[in-house]
Amino acid sequence: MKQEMMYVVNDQVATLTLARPKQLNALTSTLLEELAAALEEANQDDAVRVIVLTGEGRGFCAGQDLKTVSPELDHGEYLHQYYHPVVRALAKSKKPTVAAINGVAAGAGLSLTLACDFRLVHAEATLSLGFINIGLVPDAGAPYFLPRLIGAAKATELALLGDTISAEEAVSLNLATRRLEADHFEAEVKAFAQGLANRPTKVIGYIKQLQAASYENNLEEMLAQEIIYQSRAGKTEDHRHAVESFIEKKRPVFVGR
Ligand code: T3D
Repeated sequence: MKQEMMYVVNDQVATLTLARPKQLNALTSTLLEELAAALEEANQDDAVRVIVLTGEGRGFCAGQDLKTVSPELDHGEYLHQYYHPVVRALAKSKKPTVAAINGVAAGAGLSLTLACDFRLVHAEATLSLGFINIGLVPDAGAPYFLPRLIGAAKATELALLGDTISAEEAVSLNLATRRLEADHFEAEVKAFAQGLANRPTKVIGYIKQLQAASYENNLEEMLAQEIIYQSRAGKTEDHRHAVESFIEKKRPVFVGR
């Protein structure tokens, strides 16, 4: 247990739980520093094959703690110092990352989920960028990720109107991976994470790097990149084992190497 979050590794899944439930897990500089350190730990630990980010209590995260920021604060410097290390650690992780959105996600709370690979949303959770409602621009990676995830038109609508959307709407926008019924939320998050942990982890890292590269490269450059990554994937223990298993009509057990 750190001061404002919990870090637990179980069955190869690292679960990072924001733990300021009375404030709907609103983000402080302490919490953001702890989160960056925990992500670094999970990213470095070979025993971790999946990273889950969730919140304690009825909220996922209500964004920046508005009660602890001083009026003199330079928001740009604060972003650079506290938010961006967390966004980078999530977005550049070579392991699959899952935001288990157990309740309301607002402002930078929603932004952090956009840097994850998957968003599993509690049926009763609501999502809102909300920045416009307090006279700020979307941040913590949202201007980068949101148009890529849901297209420019909807991203502009959510950013400029600051509307709150339901879990159902989030799925229909392709913002959420799945809407999970309240009664099964924790069990389904666990099963989803476990399913990911049993996949070829090293190759997942390659897929993530390859797909991220598509934003910066043209077709010829991407064809060159896929040669590099497929060559690496072809040399993994998991690939060799999967082919042998196929020939022997057995189910492969992936070790992540
Ligand atoms: O450098 C920078 O600072 C830039 C970074 C900015 C990033 C951002 O995230 S900007 C966006 C900040 N977040 C918001 O504007 C959301 C503010 N919160 C809300 O609008 C509502 O609380 C929610 C819609 C999220 C949930 O509403 P509801 O009715 O379910 O709960 P509530 O009663 O409003 O909140 C429960 C408690 O949490 C309450 O405390 P109290 O009165 O019981 O002592 C409330 O004040 C507290 N809380 C909720 N959000 C925040 C918060 N405390 C501090 N900061 C918050 N963001």
